Amino acid sequence: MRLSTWLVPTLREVPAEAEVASHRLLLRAGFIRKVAAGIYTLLPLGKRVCSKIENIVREEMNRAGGQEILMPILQPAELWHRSGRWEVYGPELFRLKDRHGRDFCLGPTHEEMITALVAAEVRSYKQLPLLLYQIGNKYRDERRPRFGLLRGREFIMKDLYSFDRDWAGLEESYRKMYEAYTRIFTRVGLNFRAVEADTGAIGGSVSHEFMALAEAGEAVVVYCPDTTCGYAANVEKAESLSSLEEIGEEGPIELVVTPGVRSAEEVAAFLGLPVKQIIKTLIYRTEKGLVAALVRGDREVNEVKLQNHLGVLELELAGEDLVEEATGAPPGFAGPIGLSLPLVVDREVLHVKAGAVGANRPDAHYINVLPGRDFPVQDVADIRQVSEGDPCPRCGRPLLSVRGIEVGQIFQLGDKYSRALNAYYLDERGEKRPIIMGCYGIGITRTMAAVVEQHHDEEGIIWPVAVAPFQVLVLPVNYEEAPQRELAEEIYNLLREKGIEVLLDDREERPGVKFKDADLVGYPLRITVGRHAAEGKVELKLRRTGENWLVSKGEVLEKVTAFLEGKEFCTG
Ligand code: 9G3
Repeated sequence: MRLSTWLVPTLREVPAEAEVASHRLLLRAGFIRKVAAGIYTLLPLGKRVCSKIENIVREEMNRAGGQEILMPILQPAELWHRSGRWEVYGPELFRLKDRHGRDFCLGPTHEEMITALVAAEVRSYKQLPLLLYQIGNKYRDERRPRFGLLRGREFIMKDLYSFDRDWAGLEESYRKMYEAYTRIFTRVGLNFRAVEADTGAIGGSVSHEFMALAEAGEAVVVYCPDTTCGYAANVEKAESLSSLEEIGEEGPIELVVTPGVRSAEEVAAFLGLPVKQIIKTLIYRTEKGLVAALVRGDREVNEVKLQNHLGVLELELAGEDLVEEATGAPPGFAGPIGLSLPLVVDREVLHVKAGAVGANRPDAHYINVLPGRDFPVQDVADIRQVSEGDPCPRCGRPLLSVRGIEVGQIFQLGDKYSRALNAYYLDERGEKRPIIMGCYGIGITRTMAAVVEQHHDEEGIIWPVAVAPFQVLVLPVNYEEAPQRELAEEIYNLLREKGIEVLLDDREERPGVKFKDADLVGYPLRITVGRHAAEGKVELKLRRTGENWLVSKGEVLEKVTAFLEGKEFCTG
């Protein structure tokens, strides 16, 4: 391909809203263009990278026994009424009406549609297991689309759904997908971790997320430094070994005035107590009403754990007014004593023997509060957020934490959708049984951005060969000069005939611009045809290391081939 005819509009500057490297570089290097918030066009180079990622995914899905299909994006509301999710999801679900006023949605996922298909087509255990997948656009009207392709409203996903006769079959399908995902993200060139994850509203019990480790990631992962232990989880899911440390000496409860002292840290300082002896009371609004969650003052509430524990769909911190109405005091002075709200108490709070809690009146706290004596502890659970340094729930070593980009997630769903969409099969004895399902997703466009987050420097992107838009760039410094033009054309045609993906920068552009664009776009290997062209010599330069060699044109093919095969690229 010739760059003079290709649409690769590079930019020197990008809009300030591009906060993370992948967003900035995919815009600057001419891979994507914004159409609206969270909605992007893939330009030729962006489409080539996505297609390469899709093909790697396709190969591994097929290898694991997957069959590719393509389902409509437009989904009739009926399917979602049958699963009960039309009511569950709010504005995040893109809803629309057809010309007859019938309700539809733009598919954010396809559990309902695929299960309805299988319900209609599968009768017997003989037709199971089935692994059906598609690669296509998904739509989620995110509250705050941001970071370019990392969180879009329209994005490309591979979603596979497994259908088995029983849980053992599901575990086998799940294992196959777990291994396929491991191969995929390795081939794409990502530094990633599979971590235990929360299943969220989708249902099911077991889930793993595949996290591309990156500071730009929105997710936080905690993991055990001991690789033999290998514990790793999204903090949303991470268990915590509750510290059994007894805090404080039991004593008579006492009301104390604490003027304007609200945060746990301020209360601790004011009362001269360690923060862990403060018992925080946070009021949450759910669709079932207000609830109070209690954790130690040095801890945070894990809202995903609390939401799962309560089995509610909506959960958010109650606003000042609601807290005032429920407790009679502004946030900071809320407490469990005399509070007529359901209390969920974190396990660790039981070990605080003389805690300080808000008195549910302005500027006042109780001290020497003993859980169980001074307030009820019926509902005790692990609702605290694990953080770095906490003991690994498996081996007790201090956990470490890193940020991650969730590029894939796999779920053991069970029979939630098969029962709702009537997907059953007859077993050997003619018994009617629900099909046991799993679902497995990879964010294709998000994966492209994650690769850029992990593979770039101040000059630009550094594409791993497996997903590079082109493997080689031939760059004649001055295309007008015959020796350079002819040698560049010769090498370009030679490599193309060998099936190598080569791009020729035949633009009549200043050398400086050509070099800057080459480094910005990030072609793995650059062949510069410059002042040594007359002697038949060209410079080979690796984008990742910057290493370069002057070689004769006769050596070019063998060197380039060795590089693309990942072999040592040694030149005498
Ligand atoms: C919705 C909306 C957003 C959603 C969902 C439904 C996430 C929803 C979870 C999944 C689970 C798996 C198959 C591929 C892999 C992920 N966001 N999820 O179900 F209506 Cl608006 O999509 N589905």
